[in-house]
Amino acid sequence: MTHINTLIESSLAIVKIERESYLNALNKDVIEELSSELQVLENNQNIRVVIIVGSGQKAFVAGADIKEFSGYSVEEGEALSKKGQDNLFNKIENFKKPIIAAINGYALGGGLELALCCHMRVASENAKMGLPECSLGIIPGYGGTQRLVRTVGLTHATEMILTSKIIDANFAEKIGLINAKTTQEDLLQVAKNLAKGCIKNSPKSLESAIKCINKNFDKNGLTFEQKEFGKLFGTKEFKEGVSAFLEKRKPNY
Ligand code: DAK
Repeated sequence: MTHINTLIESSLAIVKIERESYLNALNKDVIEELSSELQVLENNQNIRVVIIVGSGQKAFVAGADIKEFSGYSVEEGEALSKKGQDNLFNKIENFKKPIIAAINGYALGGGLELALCCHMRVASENAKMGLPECSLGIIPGYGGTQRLVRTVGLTHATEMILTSKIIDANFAEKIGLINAKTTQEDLLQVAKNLAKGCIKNSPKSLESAIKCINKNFDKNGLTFEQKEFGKLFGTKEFKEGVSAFLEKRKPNY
């Protein structure tokens, strides 16, 4: 694995996404490696809780890799949305053991969507969170339109998605997007404390509780999101949005 580094501490696994020079942006390799690493950890009976963190002090994950998806067609957009949701994002949400996101900086777009799949989230004071996809001519395609609403409610989720507003850790804590906020230095310890709270409990109960909690969630919304996401890859506005990012200028819609 070149982009995933796992540290095992007794029954806890700390999975680090290592693509620091691109602010840990999720390209296909990162998605595949993270997915297969999680499979290994799910099968490992000794592991009770997983923490996911980004490398460096600047970003958890600054989004899906914009360079990589800039050339996708409508069909690729929809297919990749489904594949990503099935192989990674839904897998995390339905994981048999608790997964905690330790948000150590930017969690934008696909990065926030990744954190939203995790069962709990803690963030450092410098963290910035948002779903800026509409500024790029797309929409959140990894479940963000569904999971953000479920997590923070319609009022804040709609504002964040439609205005591409980026929020800080204080506001995220206020609206219930994160379970706790702390310093960069204490972030992993705070995540570990949450993990300890789970580790003392029955693994079978945790697995069952996660399944029941997820029953609150309407899966049809995810399929609808995949179709809408795919459609946007056929628009001029999508081409303009990603070109503007790559050329380091503002988009002109
Ligand atoms: N993708 C690719 N590269 C990225 C990136 C990203 N999301 N974010 C940052 N980088 C790269 C930058 O291009 C830069 O690379 P070089 O220019 O050095 O080659 C490097 O990381 C360092 O970033 P900056 O120089 O920009 O650092 P700053 O501190 O100045 O700015 C920033 C930090 C986070 C404000 C800025 O990097 C930024 O705005 N990044 C983009 C944030 C963003 O818009 N994220 C949302 C992306 S859209 C899909 C499903 C879902 C999605 C996509 C596909 N499928 C189903 C196919 C979701 C889409 C998204 O996530």
